[in-house]
Amino acid sequence: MKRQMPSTREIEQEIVGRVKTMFRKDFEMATKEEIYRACAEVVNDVVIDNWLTTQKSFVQQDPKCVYYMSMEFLIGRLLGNNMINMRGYTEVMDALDELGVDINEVEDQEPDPALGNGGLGRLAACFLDSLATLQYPAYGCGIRYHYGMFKQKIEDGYQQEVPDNWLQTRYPFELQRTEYEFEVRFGGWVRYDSQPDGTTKYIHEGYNAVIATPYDLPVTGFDNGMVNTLMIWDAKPKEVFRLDSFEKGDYSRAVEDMNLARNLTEVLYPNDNHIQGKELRLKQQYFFVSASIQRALAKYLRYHKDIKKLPEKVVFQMNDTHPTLTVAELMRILMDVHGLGWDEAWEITTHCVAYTNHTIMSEALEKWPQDIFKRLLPRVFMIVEEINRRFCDEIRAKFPGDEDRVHRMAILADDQVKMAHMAIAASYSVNGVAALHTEILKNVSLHDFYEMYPEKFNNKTNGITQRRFLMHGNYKLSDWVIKKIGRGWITDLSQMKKLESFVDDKKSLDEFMAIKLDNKKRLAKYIWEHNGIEVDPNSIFDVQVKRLHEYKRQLLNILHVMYLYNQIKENPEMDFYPTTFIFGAKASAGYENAKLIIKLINNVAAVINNDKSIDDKIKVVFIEDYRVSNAEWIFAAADVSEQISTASKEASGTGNMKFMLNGAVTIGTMDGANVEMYQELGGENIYIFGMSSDEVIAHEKNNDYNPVDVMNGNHHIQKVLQQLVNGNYSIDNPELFRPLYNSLLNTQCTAKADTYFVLKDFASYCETYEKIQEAYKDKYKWAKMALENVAHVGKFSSDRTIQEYVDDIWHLDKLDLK
Ligand code: 26Q
Repeated sequence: MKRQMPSTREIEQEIVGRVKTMFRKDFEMATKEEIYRACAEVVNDVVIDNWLTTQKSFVQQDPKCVYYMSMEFLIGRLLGNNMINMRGYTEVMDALDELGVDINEVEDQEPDPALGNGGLGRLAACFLDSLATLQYPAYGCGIRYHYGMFKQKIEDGYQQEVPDNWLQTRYPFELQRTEYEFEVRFGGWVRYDSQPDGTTKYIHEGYNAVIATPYDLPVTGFDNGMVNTLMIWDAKPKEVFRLDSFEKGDYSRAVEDMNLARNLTEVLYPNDNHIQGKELRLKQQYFFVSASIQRALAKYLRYHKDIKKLPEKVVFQMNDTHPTLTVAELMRILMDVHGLGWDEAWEITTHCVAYTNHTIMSEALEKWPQDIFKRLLPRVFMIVEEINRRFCDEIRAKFPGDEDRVHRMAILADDQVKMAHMAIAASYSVNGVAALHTEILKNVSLHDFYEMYPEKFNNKTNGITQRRFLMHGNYKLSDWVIKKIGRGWITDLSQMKKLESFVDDKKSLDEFMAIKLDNKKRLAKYIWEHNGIEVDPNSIFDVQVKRLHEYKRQLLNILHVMYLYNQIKENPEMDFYPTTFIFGAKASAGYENAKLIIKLINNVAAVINNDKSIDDKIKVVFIEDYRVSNAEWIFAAADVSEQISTASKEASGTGNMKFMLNGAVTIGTMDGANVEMYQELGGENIYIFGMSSDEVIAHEKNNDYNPVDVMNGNHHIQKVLQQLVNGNYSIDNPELFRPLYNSLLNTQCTAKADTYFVLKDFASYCETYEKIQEAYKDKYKWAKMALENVAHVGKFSSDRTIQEYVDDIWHLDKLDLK
């Protein structure tokens, strides 16, 4: 039976009681951190009962489970999320209120687990939330990085990376499970042992080993008593090695094992859509893949004898190519541990694995040097060689005589292991993350594979969880929606359509915009406290928050701000609605241009914010350390959402959906899921500009785009570009932004210029932006547009996405929790 949160009164007593037993303190003496820990235990108590009940139902019902394999789970803080899902948020808030404590301050004590970079990791977290809410049996499998995504400090306008030591103090939501430890082996060699029956045994020797220990985190469903598990793996040395012991047989091996274990799960690679071919990264991949498969198989074999029926109970979904070793490792275990032959093992594997692609950016396609791969994983490499050999034969059989094609598609070629090729060869499903993205995969980037296996390809448009990104992040709007249309939307977002009946009702629109204003005040206060910049909540809040990447074109946004500033300076009487341009973005630590764009935004902010002559018509704010916890408040406060990637480059985007859910109006390109937002909204409620993906792809193919021509034809662009290198925004060092100028024009060398068509789309962006300015002046017109966005957001719930994965790929049954 589902256990529910106690009443406000009981919660109050429990919190006081826990503070006493945990910290030996009267409540009045407790710190905010201690109160947070007490609250976490009060909530945990309920969560754990439901977790136990869920696990019992697993055993009784023996359902098929999905294992969501991901190097990243950007789960964000759990206290608030769990209180929402256990339906106890208001009760805890009231209890704390009675005790004279603000719940926000308590929630703020929790470290924000940042075990991911951005979109891909946050998607994994939304999926887990939806799986539990829809009552589907699921495990998340990932890594317990000791240091997650770095914390960002801005100093003198530059990004500084500070390590994120989120495990410094005990994390109250994780549970170490030493009873599910497994060994993972690296390096060494393979010995062949001929068996009397004519077969060969492959024996892995001379390896280094670590022990993988899982930490389980509860994943709560909304109001249903379901609690799934996110297992994140940590590494420890196989034997605790004692330096003072002379009896140790192999001293140097013991040292190696210990160092291996120490480094393995230390830190998340802070790259987004760009790979870094570091050996440690490959080790991390194999480590969590091997451990997760071992745990999944152990669980299966506890209740089933026939390993051949594994696909009836288990599916591994690979979140991008990062866990592609799942394919070869599953083959290895089936053959070397369970004694199956190749064909039997391949039959099972290819019915158990599915792959999601998240990018078409060529620099993000994962490839590993064969020598590194072979040295690190000698037995796995042998298996990859055999997968490759058979796969190439299959290509030849289907396309006789086309050796070019074989070379293009091979898993092993050019001295590399091509992870996407292996993932596609073995998976029974290959999906993109938005309709446009999937079409581009089929017709352009993975066209060869599509021709070979058209039946494998399918689309699963991304989604987001409304529980975190509306109920938790924007409780005022959430309560208002409940008042208007009831609670159905919480687990069925399509019901937001019912808001249609209020889009022409002025009173409702007034209420709706009053909530937006409140949320803008909340963010303004945050900005004042964190940035020392005063912003006017009555100005338009125009927001671009996401990882910093040239394809996402933060540069286009800030160049446009520079242009608007020029316009206002030249024409002070000009009709311009005061606007606050808000940015938030982390740049990968080694990505020079990205870091320089952050510096540019901050320098432009410094100049414009201090120019008294423009009457505060423009403010520019760079929010430091953009992350899940402050994101919730930022989405809630946005009027305009900037989704301006070069068409064809953003696989889906999910921030776009979070803004829409919170009643912001999008200015964007026909890229990723923006295309589907446009379809849901109709042209009147979204501002589209710029080239289409077909146009971009054609320019790339024909190599016929010259940014210098564009500049010469547009004096606004000329002026803005001049200001980039004349010291206007960097008096001490006019050359500071030269690399950005060069990246756009590149008059010196032969490298390609303006790869992301910033200048090409500039005029169209400016024109479209003027329409936004016009529209905002008409209060009710704007309010209606914003509310239409909320009303049409239904499709973009991760509940819908997960249901599609279940129907088309995973074929799971709901767990019965009665
Ligand atoms: C790979 C190898 C070595 C080091 C790092 C990486 C690496 C890490 C993270 C490569 C890529 C990523 C992240 C990619 C990502 O976040 N992609 C985004 O996925 C979202 C969810 O599908 C989409 O909405 C975004 O459009 C897409 O950019």
